[in-house]
Amino acid sequence: MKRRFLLGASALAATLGLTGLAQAQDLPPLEQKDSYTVGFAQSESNNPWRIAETKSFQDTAATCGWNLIVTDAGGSAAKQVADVDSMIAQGIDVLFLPPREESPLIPAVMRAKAAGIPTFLVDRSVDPNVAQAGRDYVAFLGSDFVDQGRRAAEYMMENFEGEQGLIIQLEGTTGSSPANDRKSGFDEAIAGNDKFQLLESRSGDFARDEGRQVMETLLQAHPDVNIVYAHNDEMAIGAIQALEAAGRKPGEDVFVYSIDGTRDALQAIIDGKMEVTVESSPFFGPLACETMKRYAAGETIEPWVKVEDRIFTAENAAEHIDEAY
Ligand code: GYE
Repeated sequence: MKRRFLLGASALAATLGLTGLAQAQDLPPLEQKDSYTVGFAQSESNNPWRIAETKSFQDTAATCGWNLIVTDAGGSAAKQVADVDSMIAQGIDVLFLPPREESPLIPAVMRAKAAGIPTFLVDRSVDPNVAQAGRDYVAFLGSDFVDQGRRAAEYMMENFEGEQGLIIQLEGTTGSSPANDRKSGFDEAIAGNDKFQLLESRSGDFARDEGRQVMETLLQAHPDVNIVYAHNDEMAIGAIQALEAAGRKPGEDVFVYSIDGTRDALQAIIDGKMEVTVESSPFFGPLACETMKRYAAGETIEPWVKVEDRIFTAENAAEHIDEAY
């Protein structure tokens, strides 16, 4: 049935003189060769996670035969689009892109494809209603953010000992896939559980200082808060600073749950100020190399190359702090 349709469609395309167009809709191929000019268009470098990710690409460059071009969009989606455009103009063979936000980077993805450059989204994705893996870009390499939010919520629901959990949620960058999904995973997990109530949810843009400032403000509006759920460790650390400045005692009268696994977060867990951080690894270099090579060898890449995440708590934080960033 499907085959008949496909034959019909290509016959129709041929009739209309559209065969070229039909072919252009396929993913750009990648030649097998010893070295590649590779673009990595980083979104910002204002936190240890982003710095570790960029370093992972740089460390992989030598072993994977990459002549690596790295840009830093400084937290601006518009600049990230311009960075990709300039990489296209420089004639990169492959693009690795962590789209800062789900929608604004779509034109960049489309232009890379039109220029015949295979693109791999790393660590963040774009709006799947508009651009799709296997069609507009090769694949998304990254974590299951809905699951990360769910696991943070589950850990909280199992371990919080108070009578009523009153939660402030610090969201990541507005319009980014991890912020959207970490919110929905958490919110869905606590829905229908009367013991927990979400007081307020606001963006701290995945940044430490913004997390601190937002927490400072929300603490005044909600002095009864006893739980903070942060979409990343930088905001969680900022929130801990705000709580301590206000005389609160993280780990005693307010419990902090987070995502990432940075060195500062593992230290905060060891110090008893944070309960958990669900891992979200920034070490994408080796996976990027391996996936690109599979693609060059002609393999069909699965649309989502999934990264499995661990969970860090007081049980194992000390064991893992030396490998953290
Ligand atoms: O959790 C955060 C970073 O996109 C998965 O972005 C990534 C997130 C990570 O700024 O710390």
